[in-house]
Amino acid sequence: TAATNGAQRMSATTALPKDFLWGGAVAAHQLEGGWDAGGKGPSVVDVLTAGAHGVPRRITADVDPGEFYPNQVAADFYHRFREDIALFAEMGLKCFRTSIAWTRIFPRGDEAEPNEEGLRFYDELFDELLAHGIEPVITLSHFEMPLHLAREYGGFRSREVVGLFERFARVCFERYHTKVKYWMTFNEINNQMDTNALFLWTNSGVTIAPGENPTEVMYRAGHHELLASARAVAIGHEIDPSLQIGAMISHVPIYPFSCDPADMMAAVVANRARFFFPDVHVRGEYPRYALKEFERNGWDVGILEGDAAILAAGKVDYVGFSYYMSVTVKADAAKEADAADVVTGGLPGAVPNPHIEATEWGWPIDPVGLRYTLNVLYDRYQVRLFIVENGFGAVDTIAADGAIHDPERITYLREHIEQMALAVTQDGVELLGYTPWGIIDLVSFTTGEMKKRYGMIYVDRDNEGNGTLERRRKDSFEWFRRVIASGGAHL
Ligand code: BGP
Repeated sequence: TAATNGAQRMSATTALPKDFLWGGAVAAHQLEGGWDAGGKGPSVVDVLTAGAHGVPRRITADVDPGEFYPNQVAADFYHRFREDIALFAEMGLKCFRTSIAWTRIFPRGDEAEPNEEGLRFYDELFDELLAHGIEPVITLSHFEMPLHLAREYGGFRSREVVGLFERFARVCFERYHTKVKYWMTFNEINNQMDTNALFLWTNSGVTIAPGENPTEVMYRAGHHELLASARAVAIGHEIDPSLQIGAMISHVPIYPFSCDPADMMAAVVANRARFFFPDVHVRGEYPRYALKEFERNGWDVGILEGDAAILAAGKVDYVGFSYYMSVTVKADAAKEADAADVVTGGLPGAVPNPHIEATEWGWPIDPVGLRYTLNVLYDRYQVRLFIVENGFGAVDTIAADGAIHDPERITYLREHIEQMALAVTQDGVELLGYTPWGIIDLVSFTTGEMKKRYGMIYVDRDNEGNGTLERRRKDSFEWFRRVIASGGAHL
């Protein structure tokens, strides 16, 4: 009955740890705007045009004044963060996840000295959060490599960029370690495993030349990124041993379509694409299935003497991950080329799951998949986990009464929080917190749209850049406020 379900929910969620970090997540480039303010340089995302569903975002050579780039203004958080933080505080957030735009600190990426004005912006932002009792949770790079490094160095193809990232990380840890305890190195580092052009560009600043094998290039850039991450972890710990520095991965669990052993095996193999990066981050060494793959294909991924020691010395403290959906694979569908798109992660053999419905953007909705993911990641890594993204992207409209009713978002989040609580209370998973994605409306990463909204706070801006940027509370705002205030009891 509904009453029993309510009671079960209550006992599951009230047993969450007292210091559980309820929060909200964003990325600098999707929210801040002010893309050239305060001495900021252009980053790889600043040259992404607005796409739409089914219309991919284009990567332009430079910022072209004739093009519309949605990230340039985004939700204008750069100028409005005090107003927004007041709203976050009203909602009761305990933490706020965002990134430090690399190009505010190093506008080109290879300067000897950081940009003081950029550093001051994040001082002000973190101070404002802390004054409201909100703990900043920071990603060092959320697809925000300086454009100059991508253009002139080939991004993480170049080993020099490892050192440049180290310099950036060191400056951030030194400057903010008293204000920020929880850090992550690279956002969704494992996205690029499918070698989609957008993900290669935004993860690593890499474009593929004709005749190159994209997977080999991805692994080489990925190796440099893993080294950069390991060095950042070691530097951070050296500066302040109390810092908690995590990985950040996109976790889309891959289910076998059936109990046919061929489907089971197809799922095991496909899941390696999800696990490769976190395997190295957590264990500090390459998994044997990857070494076998390099050997089999005759790939040189640029591993030099001494790299093993660097990786081993930079193991992460926890694993942060995004969870939006699951994917299902079928062994005999593996050859169907049209199965490959952003949603399935370009996965060969991906097929629709008959037990699961999808959002308007075709993202499968699977709350149990979150409990499943928490268990799989915890079993595999035995480190604390942090759900740093989860949410429902949808079109929201302002009703005649001026309110924004978003019951589907509330349902999505409620069902996911229930499953999260079961993983903690029934399965014993150690979980630091939960920060739903896009707590305030922002630019969609994959499509570049504003109309694909995740927020509990509405921002008046459309896909073409029109609107007043005024903020309004959606129904989910009050709902989430009660969830947090009750420690998860009132869902
Ligand atoms: C993740 C990214 C975010 C984000 C989210 C939702 O991949 O870390 O930056 O935007 O997905 O995706 P989208 O905005 O395309 O709906």
